Amino acid sequence: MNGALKVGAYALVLAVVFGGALGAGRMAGPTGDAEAQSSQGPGAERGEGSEHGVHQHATAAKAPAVPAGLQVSQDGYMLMPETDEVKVGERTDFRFTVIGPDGSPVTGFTTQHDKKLHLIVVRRDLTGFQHLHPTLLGGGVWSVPLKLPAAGEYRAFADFAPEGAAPLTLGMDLSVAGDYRPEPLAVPAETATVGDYTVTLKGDLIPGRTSMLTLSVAKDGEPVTDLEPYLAAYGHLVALRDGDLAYLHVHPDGEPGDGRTTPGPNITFYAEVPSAGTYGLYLDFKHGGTVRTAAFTAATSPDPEGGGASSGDGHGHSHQP
Ligand SMILES: [Cu+2]
Repeated sequence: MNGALKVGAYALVLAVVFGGALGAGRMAGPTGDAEAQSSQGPGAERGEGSEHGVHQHATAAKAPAVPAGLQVSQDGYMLMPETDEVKVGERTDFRFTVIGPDGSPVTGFTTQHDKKLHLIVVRRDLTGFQHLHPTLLGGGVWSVPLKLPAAGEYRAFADFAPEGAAPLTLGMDLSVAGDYRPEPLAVPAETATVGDYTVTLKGDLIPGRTSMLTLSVAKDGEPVTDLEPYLAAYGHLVALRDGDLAYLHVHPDGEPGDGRTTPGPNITFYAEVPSAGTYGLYLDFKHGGTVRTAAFTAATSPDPEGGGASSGDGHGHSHQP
């Protein structure tokens, strides 16, 4: 088995490091000069000009952008871990900062989906998904208890909006030493089971378009009609591309209390996938006071109108009906 050989090689990794981010951050130093000089974004403006920042972010968002989450540094912002090591199976106080264009930690964040920062952690084989909400300590340090039950290569995504700037998702690698046994990607399926709950996924992922996805939640075979609000919605969906873990833009259709959105069994989302391929979809929903995650594998469908991936603008919010 080739897989077994590869696993053996990974198991030889002894050091636990967080990609190159830590080293790069240290080299940049507290002044962040390197970051400011290399930045073509608001960093070049030397702080203050948050309005310039907004403008430039908005402009960048209209370009056929690189999907989110693939970079540790973008638009002058950088993710910097403060924790050196996460040991397999041990609860760790995981800390990190977001370094801003002026080289100092960002302390002001705009609330999105009820939280100032969302931290998604997933192993590179698309297993072990966690959606966490770290606490902002003084000095722009984020802290969260993190337990990774299995060894392997993980990706951590910080999804946030600095005050006065556009939302951003930065990603960093997290390596957990040990015997890494990557799991084969699950076969695409319409249903996912989590505890007593079955979630059914309807809708086609069309590359380059806004795709409507409907997820229906049932418990013990009965549709759930009393979902509880979670993150200002009846569900939260994260989509990751298999192959590089690009973090895709997904947003819910409607919100609790808007007079038209029901608390289940259906939850509707709009997802934008940039390319053909296979994606991991993770639905967080809350029922009976507990948040659960249903994980899906979904493959893209051909565009029924024959258009290519270039037909989408990547970040348009004009929904296809
Ligand atoms: Cu969140």
